[in-house]
Amino acid sequence: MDSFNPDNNFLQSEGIFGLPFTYDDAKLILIPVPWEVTCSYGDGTCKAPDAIYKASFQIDLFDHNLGEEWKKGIYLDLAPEYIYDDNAVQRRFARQIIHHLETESKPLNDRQTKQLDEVNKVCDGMNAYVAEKSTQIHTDGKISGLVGGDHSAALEHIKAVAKREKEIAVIQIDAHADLRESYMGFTHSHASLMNNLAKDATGITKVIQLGLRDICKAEADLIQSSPLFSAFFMNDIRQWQYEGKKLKDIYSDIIKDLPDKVYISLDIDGLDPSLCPNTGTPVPGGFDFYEVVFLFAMLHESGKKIAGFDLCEVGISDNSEWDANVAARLLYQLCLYTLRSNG
Ligand SMILES: [Mn+2]
Repeated sequence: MDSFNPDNNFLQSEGIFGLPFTYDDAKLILIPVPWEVTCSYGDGTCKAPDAIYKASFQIDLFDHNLGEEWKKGIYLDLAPEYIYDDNAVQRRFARQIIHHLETESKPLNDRQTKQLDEVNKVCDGMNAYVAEKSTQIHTDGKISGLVGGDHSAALEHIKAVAKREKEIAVIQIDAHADLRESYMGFTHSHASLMNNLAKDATGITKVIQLGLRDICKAEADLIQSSPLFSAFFMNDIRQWQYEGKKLKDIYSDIIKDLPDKVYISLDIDGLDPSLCPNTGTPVPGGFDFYEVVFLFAMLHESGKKIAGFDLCEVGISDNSEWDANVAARLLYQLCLYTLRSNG
């Protein structure tokens, strides 16, 4: 650390953002989950943790608003090899099942049903890894963030943070509600994350869904009937703004009733697809980069603690580094505001 020059960090170290921290001396640990087994449309998000890591070296550490908050220590953990392997193997099976469901009117045959069971079992294994890793980080007195992977990877991380903090709100920034009961037979689909969370929402008083713009009727009904969820649709947010309401006031109204501790679950497709063109299920009309960072800042300024976060669904293409570049910068802001709000 003594020899570390933060203005010349691209050669100094192999840590994320070019930082010289180890697990032991970092306050914030990032859990990578290179996972996209049940992705139903575009793929590539399993490559996101590695691509974001590579893109992270481009970022200047000094932050105009938060200064040298990075000094508290950020460390990107390594995912175990079996997570990479399970993802690769099961993704192939899942893709065959998805292809069948999209092209055939017949139900799955016995072999396919067995494959589906196996996919669901291996997804349980990924969840167990995330649960164990999250709990270990918390036991070690550190804060955790998760880098997906598809959004299903975040389930056990959110639950672990909620159990530790006892009373949190989850702020989900997403084009989708992720409230499907299961999707294409996959229990742990990215489209079912919040439905699965609602089944064991210990410690979660509210899930605020921000930026929704592509949901099905059953999801809309669930939002209506469940006291756990409050949804803010993108077209409503824009309409309020067009009619003269300030984004600051919209955010204030949302934040004011939340408990002191919040978790941010950030699906990159909550942002406009111009900022994440390779995400798995892009929907036009999302948030701008600084509209999201402004929310982090308002949470912090209103005295909330960001108790944990995830950043998921970043799509990686061989032809462009743009998605990873945007994601690395968003991740850095998330890390800084999380560290700052934890004192
Ligand atoms: Mn989404």
